[in-house]
Amino acid sequence: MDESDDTPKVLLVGPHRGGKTSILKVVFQKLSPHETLFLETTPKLELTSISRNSLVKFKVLDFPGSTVFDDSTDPMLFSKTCVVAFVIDAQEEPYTMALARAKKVIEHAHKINPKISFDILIHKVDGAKFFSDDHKTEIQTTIHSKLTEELQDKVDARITFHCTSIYDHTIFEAFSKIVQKLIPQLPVLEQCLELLITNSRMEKAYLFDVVSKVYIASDPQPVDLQWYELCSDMIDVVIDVSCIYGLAEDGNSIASSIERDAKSSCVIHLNNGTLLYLKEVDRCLALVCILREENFDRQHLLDYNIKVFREAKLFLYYHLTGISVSVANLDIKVHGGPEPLEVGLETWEATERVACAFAAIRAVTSFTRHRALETVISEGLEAVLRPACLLVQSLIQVYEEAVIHEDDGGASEDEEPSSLVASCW
Ligand SMILES: Nc1nc2c(ncn2[C@@H]2O[C@H](COP(=O)(O)OP(=O)(O)OP(=O)(O)O)[C@@H](O)[C@H]2O)c(=O)[nH]1
Ligand SMILES: [Mg+2]
Repeated sequence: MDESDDTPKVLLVGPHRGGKTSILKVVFQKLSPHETLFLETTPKLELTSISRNSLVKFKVLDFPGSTVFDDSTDPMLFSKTCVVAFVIDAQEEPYTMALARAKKVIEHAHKINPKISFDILIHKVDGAKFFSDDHKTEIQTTIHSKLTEELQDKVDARITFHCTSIYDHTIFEAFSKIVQKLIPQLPVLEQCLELLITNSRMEKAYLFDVVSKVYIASDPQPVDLQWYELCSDMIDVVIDVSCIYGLAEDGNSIASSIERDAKSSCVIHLNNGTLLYLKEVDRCLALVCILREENFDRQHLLDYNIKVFREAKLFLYYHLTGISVSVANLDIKVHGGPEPLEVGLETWEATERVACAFAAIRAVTSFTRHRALETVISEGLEAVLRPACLLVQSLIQVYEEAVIHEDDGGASEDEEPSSLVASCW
């Protein structure tokens, strides 16, 4: 394990033929469920990196079914892990072996890192045997009580249970919950979505990773699986239609560039008086909202609110515990915090940093809830700060030319210009 790698991780563990690799390939690599029949057993640990944008970035580790976790296991593995997903084959009753292994993994991992979350995927709940929901609930209750019994209340770990199958949406729903545990900004994202739905008279809003169709956040109202299925199917429709009819400016189909595109939108009217509204808000990230038709009368207002949400989301690329916005190599503390927030932003242009700082200002003021006040404050602050930012940028250039290059021919290039610039604020 790389000690310096802080990317959140999901460990897929469990007995042979439980369905670990199938889950990974169906959810993240677009393998059709039927093709998993031809998957071979996993001979060694396989690592898959998922990196769509600044919010959705993690790794999934698929372990062979034979892996034993004990004191000889590299402790680094669990110290850096966020979620352990243990896959149990629901069709392999009475689960004695699987549960004994689950107990071992939970005890061992929890001892090393008590912050780890455990998700038990009661998998393969499909086919005639699992047709009724009652049977699924029954099995979940059985496994829950047996595992609790095995652990004998000795381990105070966070354990969540899901009934899943690769043949329907359940595995995507379960993985959505898992991925959400890897996003530190989730509570604020949920608050933003709640603000969005109340101010825009929406019924529900999901933020989807369009490639895998897992939702990385939704407003705090309970999730209805049927609505989730509809929204996730809508993403397929948009991608398919884009593939066939969409053409990007460079002549390539829009679908082929969907990972870079953040402008797609689509409305689907349902025959029950509601509609689905999809709008891409970032690379690979789409907001899918459910609305009553009568509340879609002022689409421009809705679009404006989504734009504000989009700016708030940009702002969330920074940790909210210690917001430090970097403008042209200059750290401006918006409010004090423990750590600088530069991770992953090394490639940003100065203009992107400035734009992000303004997005942050707009996002913060959008929490005032008072529309008129929000516009006045954010525009006012922006008007005051823009000349200051430009001044800072020009000072950096002047400093480099006058001090570094002319003074000593570049010998002091190591000096940080930010110390000079910081005093200007
Ligand atoms: N009915 C059903 N079969 C599934 C499901 N998921 C996976 N399978 C089947 O289960 C079998 C084993 O799947 P794998 O993904 O190879 O299992 P694994 O846990 O990775 O196995 P190892 O690599 O040996 O540890 C395959 O034939 C899959 O088609 C499911 O949701 N329902
Ligand atoms: Mg496998």
